[in-house]
Amino acid sequence: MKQLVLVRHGESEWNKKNLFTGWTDVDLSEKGWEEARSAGAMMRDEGFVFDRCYTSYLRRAIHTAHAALGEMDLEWIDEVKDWRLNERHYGALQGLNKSETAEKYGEEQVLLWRRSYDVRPPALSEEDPRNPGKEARYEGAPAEGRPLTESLKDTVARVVPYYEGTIRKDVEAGRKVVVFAHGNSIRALVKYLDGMSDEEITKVNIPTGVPLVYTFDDSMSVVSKRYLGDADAVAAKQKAVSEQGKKKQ
Ligand code: DG2
Repeated sequence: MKQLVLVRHGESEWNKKNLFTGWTDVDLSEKGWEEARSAGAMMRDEGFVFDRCYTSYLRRAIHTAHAALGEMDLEWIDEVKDWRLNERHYGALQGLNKSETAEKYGEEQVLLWRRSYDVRPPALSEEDPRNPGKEARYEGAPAEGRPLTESLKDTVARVVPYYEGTIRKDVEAGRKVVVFAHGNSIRALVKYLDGMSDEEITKVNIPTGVPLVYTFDDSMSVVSKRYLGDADAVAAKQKAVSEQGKKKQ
């Protein structure tokens, strides 16, 4: 049986403060470390074993990988990092509070920025110190690896070819693979794997620190998909993510 497990990192310091994060390299909160360890424990208890892990260039995903794999006694496995698994670049929204942004621009506008398929948030300027082009880690990346803003569509355009060209080949060859990534880089993969329309993916929210298991047939078509753990707890986490863009009550 061919499987692929996707895990959004545990709660980050900026998730906790409800700030747009994107490519800002913040660490996990205390709760996030705990969620990461618990994701590892869930996978261990269900008998999952991996021989390769993929993650982004961002520490919240990398640290989740290490904490989860530590629980599984699998810290020794191959670890492949790629900027293509980074979170969607949130442009000039990065660092702004999601609720305050809803108060200023309206919930509809924030929903458009967060969940529409092809709307890009306002871009960073070239001169902005947060321009990824100024960071050593993105020096070797092509132009699309130094974005100033991205829509989900732009994110799909980098995540899906990476999946097709690299991750999928591993799974097809019989490797046991886990991917530690982000809310929107995982939404990009889910849209592709589930064959969702641009409209359907707007309703999808990925919970922090909950393993999502895909099973494939021999031709790598998706046979099933399930989150590990308690379904009500997963639904509550998804609802909380969806409501991050609402005005404060
Ligand atoms: C969040 C996702 O990314 O935000 O960039 O703010 O998964 O790295 O914490 P993550 C961010 P939403 O699209 O859910 O607002």
